[in-house]
Amino acid sequence: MYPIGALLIALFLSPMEIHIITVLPELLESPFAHSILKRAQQKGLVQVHIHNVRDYSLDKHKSVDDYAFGGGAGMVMMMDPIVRCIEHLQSTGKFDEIIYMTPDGERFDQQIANQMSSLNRIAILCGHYKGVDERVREHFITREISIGDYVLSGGELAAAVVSDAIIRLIPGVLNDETSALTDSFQDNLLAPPVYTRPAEYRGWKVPDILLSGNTPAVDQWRFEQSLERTRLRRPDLLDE
Ligand code: 6GU
Repeated sequence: MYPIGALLIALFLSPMEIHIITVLPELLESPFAHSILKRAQQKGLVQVHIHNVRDYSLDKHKSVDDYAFGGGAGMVMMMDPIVRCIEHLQSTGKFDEIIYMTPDGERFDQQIANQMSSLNRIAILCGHYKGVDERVREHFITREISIGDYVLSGGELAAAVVSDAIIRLIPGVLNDETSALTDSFQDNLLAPPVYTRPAEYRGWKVPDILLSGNTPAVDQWRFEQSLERTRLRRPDLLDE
């Protein structure tokens, strides 16, 4: 059973819809089928719909890509199946954003995740091969996102990363145990170290303060650890 709060939220708020458009739907099955993302869907807080571009191809070979004009290695995702897919989805309701996952997009971070978690309906197009025909980007895409400065084989894993970061921020998805408030980056600080039982393992002890039961002292210690960890590992976050 879920806490009454989550049930009430689900009753009054229509679920956020995330529509992912891909040539490799199999790659996106597992990420949404477990743990927090699975529970968020079961609670009715989010709907994740995976759409196979190939289903929108009209030719008899169900083609989704073609050679690049001008030559060169690598295939390009062609206009028509993508356009037909997007326009079909648009006919079922308006999108707040139609996002294209691409290494040359804007770098994804917690702030963008926060913004996007308040939207009602988004589509995410996963790039593949050498990418999509530029005209898709010009005429349909409203935002382009990269998850970092390295190249993946396709946008699917990146779309799963972005969706996970967004979904866990939707009100009601996390409970006290999984609260997003104490996440790294939520206040531009890294999270403090955590420990669980046993209090001593092979002579390696948990810091005494955590066993003290003194909640204000524990909070102060955690804050100091966060600050110190951020200073050491990510001083750039403190400049911001
Ligand atoms: Cl969104 N797509 C691909 N193919 N590679 C990436 C990426 C996206 N973000 C970082 N690398």
